[in-house]
Amino acid sequence: MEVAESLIQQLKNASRIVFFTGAGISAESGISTFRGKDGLWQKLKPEELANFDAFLNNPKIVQEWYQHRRDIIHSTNPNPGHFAIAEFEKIFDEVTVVTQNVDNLHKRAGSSNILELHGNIERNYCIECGNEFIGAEFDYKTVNGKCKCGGLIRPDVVWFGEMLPYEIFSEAEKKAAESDICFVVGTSAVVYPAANIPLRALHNGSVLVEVNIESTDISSLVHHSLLGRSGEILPIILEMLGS
Ligand code: BV8
Ligand code: ZN
Repeated sequence: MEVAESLIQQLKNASRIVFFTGAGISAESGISTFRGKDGLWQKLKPEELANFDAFLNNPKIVQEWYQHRRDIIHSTNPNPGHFAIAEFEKIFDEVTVVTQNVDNLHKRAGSSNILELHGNIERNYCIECGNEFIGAEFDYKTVNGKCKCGGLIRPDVVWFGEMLPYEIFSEAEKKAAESDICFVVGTSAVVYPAANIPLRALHNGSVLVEVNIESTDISSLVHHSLLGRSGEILPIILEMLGS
């Protein structure tokens, strides 16, 4: 995979960078993507799992699915792609990570400006009294999925049909609009309104750089399409910037 000299020049002249990331950046940490060949939803349908009604109808199945994902996240680590993004903060005036992921890996890799559009699986709360259950070690099974008040405990993630956190989404739009360069990393760019973020950057004159192992809905719009694994490509870009 070739990184164009023109991109390196654009990066050298840039000061504000946005990384818009999806499940693909965590694939090399061993966390399944949603729509890839081994996508989580290939086996389990989203309508049965990632929406509030399904949760009310099948709390146990949904809680077990999220517990399964938390257990995987708990036993894995950020990969070179996450670490490279954290390193960018040492080179550029402003780096903002706008992620659709709920796996907390950007934070664990050391990124400091993270906007979680779809929440975080390590935060859970009671749907009746709002009591919070925070931390990777939280396990639904130990409390039988219920709060002391008897309410069901859900993950603090945005399900289909639910609104994204307003302040976080507006801040992400602002950062995208102000960015010089917007990387679109490991996302199929099919989930809205999150997928509007790179489009906002594009319409405000940012250089769009896609990093993905295949082409996506947004590939025809980007200025640089880097085909390959984010865990390989992002460290190469970092190296080329350093040299
Ligand atoms: C809302 C949190 C409205 C939970 C998630 C019809 C048309 C358009 C839109 C809609 C529609 N019908 C419904 C909608 C709206 C819906 C939507 O967009 N649906 C889509 C599927 C059509 N959106 C919503 O419902 C949103 N809310 O609209 O509210 C509203 C309005 C008013 C009042 C009330 C409500 C909420 C959407 C949020 C859903 N929650 N996740 C959880 O994680 O369990 S979405 C889920 O998909 C994840 O967040 C995930 O991040 C996100 C996007 O998926 P990707 O991250 O892109 O992952 P994917 O597997 O798809 O792709 C991985 C990519 O990585 C691939 O391209 C692959 O090639 C690449 N890759 C793999 N390995 C690597 C790699 N790249 C680089 N390196 C590698 N190694
Ligand atoms: Zn409660």
